[in-house]
Amino acid sequence: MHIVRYRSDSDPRPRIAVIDEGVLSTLPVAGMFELLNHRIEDIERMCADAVPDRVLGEVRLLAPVDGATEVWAAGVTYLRSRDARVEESDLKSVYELVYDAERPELFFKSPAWRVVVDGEPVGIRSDSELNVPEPELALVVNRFEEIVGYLVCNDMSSRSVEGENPLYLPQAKMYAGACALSSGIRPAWEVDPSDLAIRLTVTREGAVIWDGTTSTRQIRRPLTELTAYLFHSENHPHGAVLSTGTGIVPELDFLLHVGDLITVSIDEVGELRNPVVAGKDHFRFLSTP
Ligand code: DO4
Ligand code: MG
Repeated sequence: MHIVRYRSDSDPRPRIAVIDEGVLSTLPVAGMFELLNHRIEDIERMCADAVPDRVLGEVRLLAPVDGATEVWAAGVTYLRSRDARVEESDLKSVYELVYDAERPELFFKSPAWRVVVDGEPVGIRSDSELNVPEPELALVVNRFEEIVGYLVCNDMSSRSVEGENPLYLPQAKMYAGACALSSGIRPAWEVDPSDLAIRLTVTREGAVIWDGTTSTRQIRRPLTELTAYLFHSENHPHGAVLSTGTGIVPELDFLLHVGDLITVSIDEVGELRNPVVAGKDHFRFLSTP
């Protein structure tokens, strides 16, 4: 079962539903932001009580976040991410220090309206030479700091911008098309997240040019440590999505090209497929209702 946002031809308003084997059961909430205002046991009960009312072929799935829900991300939570950043950066020690530090690296990634979903393009900056996808498990957290579900996230990143100076991190991480999420939230009561395989495949002109795998077992910190820091000094009244960092980073000579297809899949959570484009003009659709 997954929880999705959808729109149908008969009703322009986005709705929230549970989907199971292609059948949707709409939930009695105004948006995902309202669902994330509930405790996990209420969300589970709402999902169990929902009545089937349409099928997948009748709807378009939307990004799984709305309202004031923000996407945040953690960094350098896998050894591979630490090593890759030490290699690319002129200032190595910041990554070595943060991997071992008590306080994790957390950064703002995207407001809900900038998120792209499965099938939509992801972007590379027009001023960046070295760009990579970052396949990550993302946590969906309600306003009470409970992990209510899981998503697949691609934390698109410019390695050349970040590598030049870590203070450029916001520009390396936040730009048009940089945040992709899978459409369906896998409920937390159905999944044990402690050892899920994460896979990245990059396809160019029909051929796989790069692939890699890791497991959530490799993450250095408990997931609840990351959510605790996210809520430590900030309120998230519409809940939040927290991406947990990448354990897969291609070698430094790997460059994404326009037209590449990126596929990220996480066992039991979902799959995310996005073609690569360059520049902000491709993302005007995000700001038109
Ligand atoms: O330190 C920069 C960002 C790290 C990151 O996004 C990751 O490790 O996934
Ligand atoms: Mg990342």
